[in-house]
This record gives sequence, structure tokens and C-alpha cells, in this order.
Amino acid sequence: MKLYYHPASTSCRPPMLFAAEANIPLEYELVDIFTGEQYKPAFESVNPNHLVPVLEDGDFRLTEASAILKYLADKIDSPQYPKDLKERARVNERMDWFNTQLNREFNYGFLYPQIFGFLKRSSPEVQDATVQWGKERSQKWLKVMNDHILGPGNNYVCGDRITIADYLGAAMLGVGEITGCKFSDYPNVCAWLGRMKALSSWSKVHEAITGYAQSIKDQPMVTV
Ligand SMILES: N[C@@H](CCC(=O)N[C@@H](CS)C(=O)NCC(=O)O)C(=O)O
Repeated sequence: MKLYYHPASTSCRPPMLFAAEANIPLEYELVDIFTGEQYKPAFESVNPNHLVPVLEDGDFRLTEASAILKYLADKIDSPQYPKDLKERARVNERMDWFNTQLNREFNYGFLYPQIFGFLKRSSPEVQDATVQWGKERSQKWLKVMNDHILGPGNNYVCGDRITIADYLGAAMLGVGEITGCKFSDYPNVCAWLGRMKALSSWSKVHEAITGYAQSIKDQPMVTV
């Protein structure tokens, strides 16, 4: 199987981390999204959304990090995507929540406008309002995560065992950690992120984004 990817991409890290931890051999094909390779005809024919990741398994192509994680887990019959109806529904619920609540407001609404030039808003007023709004919304979701999703009996987001939902969520929050968020008001979130960072492949998979964060470390950042 082949994964079209970019190492600095938050959406690529979950399948990369899961594949590394589960010893799933993947051929990696770099798509340089910083130079616009995703818009060139060669990649457009692979994914007309112009986005990575894309998984290729023979003549089957799959986009969306969440769907790719589920496919990889099922392909190897992984207990990290349980078969039991309710357990699986819980994993799906958490993954949808990460994609549609946390990622949208924590990354796209709060961090990315601060760290990626092309997402900076057009005036300082709009930028400040965007970041403030994103921060407030992120705090809401982090509190839900801290108080209701994680905690005693829930070392991971679906209970006491790691699932593919943890891979998705940890990559999304990992960007914050790397850019200076301490999450100190959310001790359960900190402890969970610590458990995820202890995975043996974590550092390698996060090398590129850690390097990027290092390059902007003197830039002022609003954090949580
Ligand atoms: N919903 C997609 C989002 C993928 C995505 O946003 N990929 C970004 C990198 S993290 C990308 O390829 N961006 C290129 C661009 O916007 O031109 C998923 O979960 O896989």
C-alpha cells in the first residue's frame, strides 16, 4: 500500500503513526504541499480535493485521514478498531468529534491562523477576533475532553485501551503542544497526550512539524 503524504501535515500523521506502531508496511510518496504539488495534474488525478493523505491499495484509492485509519485497522484486524457494535460506534463518535469540533476550532480557527501565513486574516482586527474566537471555542472543547471524555477509567478517549481515535486526536492536539500550548487547565488532556507521546514512533512521525515549530518559536503566540 502507498500513502501520499507530507510529513508536516496534521492529517497525515495519524495514519503514519498508526502504520508505524502496527508495523504496517507503507510505501510513502511525498507530495510537496508547500510548493503546490497538490495542484499539479499528476496529483489532481489522484485526489481532486488537492489534499493529502491519500491511501492507495492496488487500484483502490481512499482519502480522509479518519477513513484511512479505519481501513488500515480493519485490514490487519486490529483490536484498536473494535468489532463490537457499541465499542466501534464510540470510536466513530470520537473520530467525528475530533474532525468536526476540535480540529475545526483548535487548529483551523485558533492555531493555524497564527502559524501559517496563508491563513492569517487580512487585518490585525480580524486576526485578533479570529484568534480570540478560536481560543474560546477551543477552551470549550478542551474542557469537554478533560472532564467528560478523559479521566478515571478513561486513560484513552474511548476507555482504558488505546484506539484509532486516539491517533487522530493526538495528532490534532500535538500541533498545540509543539507551538507552546501547555494545556495546564486540562490535566487529563496533558496526561493523555503524555501517553500518546510515549509511543515509540511518535518522535519520528513528528520530526517535520517539530522542526517547523522550532523555526517560528520567536513569533508571538496566543496559547491555551
Ligand atoms: N479532511 C481531510 C483534510 C486533509 C488536509 O487538510 N490536508 C492538508 C494537509 S494537513 C492538505 O493537503 N493541504 C493542502 C492544501 O490545502 O492545498 C483529511 O482528514 O484527510
